[in-house]
Amino acid sequence: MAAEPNTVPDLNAYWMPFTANRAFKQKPRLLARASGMYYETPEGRRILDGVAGLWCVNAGHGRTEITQAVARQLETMDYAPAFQIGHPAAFELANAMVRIAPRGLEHVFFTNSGSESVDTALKIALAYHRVRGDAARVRLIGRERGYHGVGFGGISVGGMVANRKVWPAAMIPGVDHLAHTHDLERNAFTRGLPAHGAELADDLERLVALHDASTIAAVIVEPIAGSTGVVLPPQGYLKRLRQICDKHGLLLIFDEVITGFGRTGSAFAAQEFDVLPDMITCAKGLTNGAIPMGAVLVSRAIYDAFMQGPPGAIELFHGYTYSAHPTACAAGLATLAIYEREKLLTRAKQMAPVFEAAVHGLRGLPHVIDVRNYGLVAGIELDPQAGSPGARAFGVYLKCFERGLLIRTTGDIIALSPSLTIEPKHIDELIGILSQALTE
Ligand code: PXG
Repeated sequence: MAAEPNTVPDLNAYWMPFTANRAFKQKPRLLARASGMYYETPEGRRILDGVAGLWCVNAGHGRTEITQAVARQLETMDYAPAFQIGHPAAFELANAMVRIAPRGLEHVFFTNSGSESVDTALKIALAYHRVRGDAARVRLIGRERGYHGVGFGGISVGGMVANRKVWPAAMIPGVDHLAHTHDLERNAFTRGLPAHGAELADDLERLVALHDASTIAAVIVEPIAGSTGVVLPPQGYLKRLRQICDKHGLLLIFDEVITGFGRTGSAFAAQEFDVLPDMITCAKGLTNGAIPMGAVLVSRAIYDAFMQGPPGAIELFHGYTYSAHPTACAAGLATLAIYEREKLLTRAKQMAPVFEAAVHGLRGLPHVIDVRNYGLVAGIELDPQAGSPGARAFGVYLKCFERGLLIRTTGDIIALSPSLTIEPKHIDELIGILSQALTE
């Protein structure tokens, strides 16, 4: 039996992820119900969801169509093995994804999370060069301040110190990192993409000169870095990165776990910024967060390169017990149908001006040193408390929760990424509570 949503159970056994367990268990914060733009606590307090759960509930909470599709699928067939046998929904979902993907990305490999999508894409990149007879291309290039999940591949290409420093000996060898693009001196309080920093893409030329292109397999970046605090790509930066990759035969992977499924105003940031990567990793919004699922969108050229071997041979020795799980596929199909019917994948474009004006209204409040935004994502950077980085923003997080708003903080940066169904009245409520919490 599932626990009653209103009871507070013994908190000891559960080791919570990315959480200060002891502090939390002294003073727990629990969510019990969700509908539309709101959570509700066990005591019945309404909490406006300013972050779509964790950047994933893009169509809002409690969508009946998804619930029904999942229930129907569980009743019809609970599980189907993924290897050497299939089920229709897996193929249907892959087709539906290719229909909204950038033209040229024509194949889909299913995973269960963003971390698995990243590790899958990195493995495909290495294997791709190998099947082409270019097996010396083994280096992977990430970027400082990148977040690519928590697998060993993801933390190796990632650029978040806290995620890396504990496991240096377990990192993938031969990985290097581009410089990050965060530059408050030149770009603070920019609306939309920052004007300065396209030249930072040339850092890839430096790494190519250092390692030689013949040793490099792929470059992976988030078009907009989410977890390290909403770092936007300078105008022209991603195009330049693509040009340098093309010049040297490097694959370009966009990690769109956060930017995928409408966050920027297009289905994928690749379309919004008009840059075609060779692969896109995604998860989160694929199922509206209702069932865990991730995917890698792959170019036709990459897929075709693998299809050259002897027929009957397994082309890629990779996959998960739950790749294309029927329940996840049902959730994904129902989610994509909602996105299409309600035109949610482009809704961020219409809401962006209202959202932008509202978030930039926070400029001038105590300790606010930057506000940045694109589509329905925003970052508000606070000046850190001397000696305790992150404390100021987390204090604001706690005050917001007390006042009925869920935000997300990373270091001293507040991230906002509401469901794409947000209305102006919710934006007013969100900014109202956040301003009070910042002012207090
Ligand atoms: N890549 C990117 C770009 C992500 O944002 C992952 C990979 C990993 O996905 P999974 O499903 O394995 O967690 C992510 C995850 C936050 C936050 O508040 C963001 C993520 C996860 C947890 C917290 O910024 N993104």
